[in-house]
Amino acid sequence: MSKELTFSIIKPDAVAAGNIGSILQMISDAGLKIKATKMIHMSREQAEGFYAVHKERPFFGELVDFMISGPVVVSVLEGENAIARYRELMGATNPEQAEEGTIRKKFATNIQNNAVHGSDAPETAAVEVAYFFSNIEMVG
Ligand code: YYY
Ligand code: MG
Repeated sequence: MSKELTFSIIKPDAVAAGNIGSILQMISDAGLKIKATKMIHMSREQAEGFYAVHKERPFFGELVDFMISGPVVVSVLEGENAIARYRELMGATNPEQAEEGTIRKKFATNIQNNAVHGSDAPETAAVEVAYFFSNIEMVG
């Protein structure tokens, strides 16, 4: 069976609220392996590049401001069907619609301050992993 990689961000709201450990524990308990992880504070240019697919959306400016408002924890996760499994664990983008037991239900404040990011497809996962990590930073 083939393993898949996905890319995760614990966003500034969740880092500031002291939820890094709880979220990494939920990821681990869900059976996703943490291949690499680090804390960074993105520059405006880095955040704009990361969210370039959303640059025409009305919320883009506020989203970038939020993502550079404090440090984040970026990680590479590995597992069978990791992209879909992590999306399920995260819950809906708007925490009002997120299922019980999901990261966003537990830790998100609103549709912008929603605790975590996860890749949505193999192509975006590959681009996002490479945006923040080099091969030598990947363990196991
Ligand atoms: O993949 P996911 O994070 O669940 O949602 P996207 O539709 O890709 O949007 C990316 C990001 O943009 C979302 O996590 C918060 C923010 N956002 C927002 O601030 N306001 C919206 N109406 C929609 C999304
Ligand atoms: Mg998305």
